[in-house]
Amino acid sequence: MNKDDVVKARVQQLHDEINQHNQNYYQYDTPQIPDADYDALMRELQTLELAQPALISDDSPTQRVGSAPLDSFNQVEHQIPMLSLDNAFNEAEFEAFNKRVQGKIEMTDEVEYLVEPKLDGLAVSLLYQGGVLVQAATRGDGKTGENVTENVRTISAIPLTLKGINLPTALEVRGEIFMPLAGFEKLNKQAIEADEKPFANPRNAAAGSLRQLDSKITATRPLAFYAYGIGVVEDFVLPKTQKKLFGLLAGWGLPVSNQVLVARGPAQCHKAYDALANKRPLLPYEIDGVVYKVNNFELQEKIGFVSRAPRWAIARKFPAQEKMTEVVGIDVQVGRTGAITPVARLSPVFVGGVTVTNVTLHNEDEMRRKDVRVGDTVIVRRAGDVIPEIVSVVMDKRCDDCVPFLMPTTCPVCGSAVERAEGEAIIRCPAGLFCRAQVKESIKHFASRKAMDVDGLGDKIVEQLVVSGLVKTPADLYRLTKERVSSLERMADKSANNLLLALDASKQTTLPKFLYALGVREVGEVTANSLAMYFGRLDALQGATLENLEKVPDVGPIVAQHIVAFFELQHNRDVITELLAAGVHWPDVSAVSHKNKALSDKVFVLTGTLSSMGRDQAKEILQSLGAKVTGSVSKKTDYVVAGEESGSKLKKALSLDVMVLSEEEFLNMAKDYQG
Ligand code: 5U1
Repeated sequence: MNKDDVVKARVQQLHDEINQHNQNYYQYDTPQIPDADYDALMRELQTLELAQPALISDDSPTQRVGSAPLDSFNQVEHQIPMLSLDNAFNEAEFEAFNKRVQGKIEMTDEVEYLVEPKLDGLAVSLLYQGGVLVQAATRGDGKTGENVTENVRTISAIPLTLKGINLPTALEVRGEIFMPLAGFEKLNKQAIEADEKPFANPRNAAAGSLRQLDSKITATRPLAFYAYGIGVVEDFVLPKTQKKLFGLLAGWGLPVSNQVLVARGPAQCHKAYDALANKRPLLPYEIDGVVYKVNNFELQEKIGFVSRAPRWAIARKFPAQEKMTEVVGIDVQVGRTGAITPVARLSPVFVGGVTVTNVTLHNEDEMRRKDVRVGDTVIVRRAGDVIPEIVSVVMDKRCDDCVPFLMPTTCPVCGSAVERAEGEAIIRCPAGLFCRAQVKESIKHFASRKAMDVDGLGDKIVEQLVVSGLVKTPADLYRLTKERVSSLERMADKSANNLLLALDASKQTTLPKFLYALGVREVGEVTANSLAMYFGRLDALQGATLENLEKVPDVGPIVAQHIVAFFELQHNRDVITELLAAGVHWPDVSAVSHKNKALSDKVFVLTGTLSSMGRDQAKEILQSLGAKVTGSVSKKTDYVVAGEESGSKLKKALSLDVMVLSEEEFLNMAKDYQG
């Protein structure tokens, strides 16, 4: 061998050694060398590559540092949809699922399941071609995700090339990217030290780290990965069971959980659940339940899936977690519509995967009912993604001098006397946009993603803009200049420019988004959409009577009154005029809504699997034609669109004499109205 060959061979040897150490560390959780020795191998490889850049290959372990930032993520269409899982919340619900499985496969024997931990991270798809990682995508809506290849390439737990010789020509690996607890705690400590906002939980930290446009940032984040399934596979004969698939994936160098086991029938499945629930506090990562999958692939195929989830798998979620902590204070917050909400400040407590420091007490009645006082010890509960709540006060620990909290009689921000409308539990500050708190919240709402979507206008900037008096109404945002924005604290020239660009970009919007952004009471996204579809034009909505408004799907008498009251206020009309004068605009929707009046009062239910599109897409089409799509069949339903394998909803439609459309009839109808 000449000298070049020797170097080349050493580089290959270093790749193999480092990849093996990554696998030992991430997959087997048993590092075989100290960190310093691992670093020395990496340094040696870097030195060799620096001396001979031609030796740097795409799959070199040194290439996991990230590349140039992207402007946005490209979309990736999943060839095979990435399904989600149905949930069971107790033994009975699992047993009902097991019965359905047995029914489908006409089997009375115990069914064999693979039991896996349900990781609290985010699902990704990794595409290997000829054993080389060529694409990574997030789950997205299951049909289309985001291309996060550059970011995923920085995650050492994910092999850039698979091990072995008889590899599939194409292999799509599916699994979960997550942040182990130790890494999460370290990352948050660093964030707090740098005066940045810490992540609420490891899941958010993992998602935030993966969805960075700058992959160099992702490269610094302690992310891990476990594979649990496959999508596309070409030129390869798969094993017969889910369990064996795990073995195969591990053999290819992909990390898989070491907490999986096979269980037969409900009794063993429940036992496996209990065992994992007991282990949960000891695991170095967050899990929020267990996943049961019918182990045999042939049976899985027989059982099939519904549009969103397989019928052969189910997640059994762990119950809500409860912890005790102390109430260190009670504050009141003033919301966008003037609602004054009591909020309990707590000694930080880690519950259900997040550190909780504040809990809303909702309103005066709720606070009285629970009788929460400053100094109390309380039980805090958090389940899944649900907001935390105080379950009860621990009365045994009540201190002698704890006094009931009294709601203020004046607004804590502007001093106006508060009001409580008859029959309402909420007290309100009536000052509207004369109250700074309401201005702040209105501006935050106006700029939020589902409204005008002004990128970079975070809470802290809004706070400064309002406190400094630069912004009193949403229209003032479009009067901001570079000079004014740059004068804000921590606002570098580049960020000021970006904010102005984002404001400019936000001027091009849609009527539903604009209506939602105005922040009319009780007008959420769905109602804003219905209003836009029904009236087509802003001036038509502004002049609408109560009677007219109540004809709109989703709008009842109270919402109609809020809408009329909003447009009656001269201040609101002035702000709208100023926004339009500043250049806020949207494509005309009147043509669509008027032409399609025929569907605008119609109520549809979608059921079963459509072969040409997902239900979400069908729903979008119907909504764009002015129809309302609901989840359950009743006498009020006009049409049920029944795809393949329609079940109880179809039966109910037939029993109520509701018109049933096949997929083809639905498509023809949509085509007719779309013109
Ligand atoms: N462990 C595990 N998590 N998880 C999530 N397995 C698993 N399988 C999934 C999902 C969504 O889906 C397949 C059953 C399709």
